[in-house]
Parts: sequence; C-alpha cells; structure tokens
Amino acid sequence: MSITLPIAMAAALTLAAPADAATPVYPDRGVENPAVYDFNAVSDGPIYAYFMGASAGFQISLGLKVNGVEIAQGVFPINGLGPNPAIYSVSELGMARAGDTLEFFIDVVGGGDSFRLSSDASLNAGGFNHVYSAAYAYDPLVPDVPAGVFVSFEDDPNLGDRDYNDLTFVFINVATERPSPAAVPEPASWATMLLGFGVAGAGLRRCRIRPASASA
Ligand SMILES: [Ca+2]
Ligand SMILES: [Ca+2]
Repeated sequence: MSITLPIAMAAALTLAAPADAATPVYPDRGVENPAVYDFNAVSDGPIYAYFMGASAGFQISLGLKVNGVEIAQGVFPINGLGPNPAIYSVSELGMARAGDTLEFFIDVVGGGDSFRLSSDASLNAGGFNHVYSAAYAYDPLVPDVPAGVFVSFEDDPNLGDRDYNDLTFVFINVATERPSPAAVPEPASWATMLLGFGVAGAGLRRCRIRPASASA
C-alpha cells in the first residue's frame, strides 16, 4: 500500500490496520482456531486495551470480566453504537491483581439479533472458539502501541468465515498462560528479592525524607 493514497481512500480504511504493520494474522482462515487461551493478569494494576482495527459489519463493543465479575462493557463501540474509535487508541478496562482470571467478551448487535461472545469458548453457543491470540511485539511503525498480547475476535455466532479479524486489540498486563509452579522463585531467590525490596524501600524512605529536610 502506497502512502500516496488519496485522502478519501485513506479515510475509508481508517478502521483497518496498515498492511505493513506487524499485526498478527490468524493463519488458518476457514478453520476454527483449536488453541485455548488462559487469559490472566500479569501484575497488580490496570488492564489496557489498544484498538487495532476492525473488519466487521455488525455493531460491536468490548468488555472484560475479572474473576467472573464484569468490570467493563461497551468499550470501543464500532459501526454505529458510538463514534468509531481511532485506530491505536487506548482504553483502561479496569484493575486486576496478578494471576486474576480475565475473560474478554464482545457484545454484538447484528443480523436481527444481539449476543455476547466470550474468550472462554465454553461460554459460547456451540462451544465455539471466537478468539485468536498471539504475542504482539513492539512495532516501530506503530509507536503508540507497546508490546503486549494480541487478541482478535470472530464475530459470527456460528463462526461463519472463521477469519478471526473482525475486532482486534492489543492488551497490556495480560498473559495467555498461568505461570507454572516451577516458575515460583526458590527460597534463596525470595531472600534476594526481599533484600532487593528492602533496599528499594530504604531508597524510597530517603526520597521522602529529603524534601522535608531540604525545606526545613
Ligand atoms: Ca469473521
Ligand atoms: Ca472479517
């Protein structure tokens, strides 16, 4: 795609990611994605969603459940539910703690029906898998979006074309696998870490004290 595209043509493509960006693409179009993802929070803090584009005719928005509790819905509405979001724009979906179970979902209005499709296939009609996920590496062509977890949705309730590109995001502070028990630090590592925290804490205390003594 050339950068000399007429402005009108470029404007019509604003919801689609540029072809030269390093956005993952579902490799087996036409086949249900067999991969199952265990989405969970990496650390205590906010979950961010970057909007990476849409290829959908339905009205769709994004939502999130943390440990089964809905904390966001109606985010990034497209196709008439609200003003279409700017590509690569970001939204804070809410807070989670390390290891919390995350369920992303889309609410869809279209085809004379409205329904919710979850990243947890067991919650979907027919048990269909409606998401594809892959690691997203930082792309210098897309400087607004940090490295994270790419997730794209298939919005057809019966899976339809299985292109898994109908609504696409990069999520931050999200992992697709729980850390294995083997990844828990050994006691010696804990001791080192705690020592590190102690040093960091002492540093923080010094930082807090310094302005007070300077102003005295
Ligand atoms: Ca599709
Ligand atoms: Ca599509």
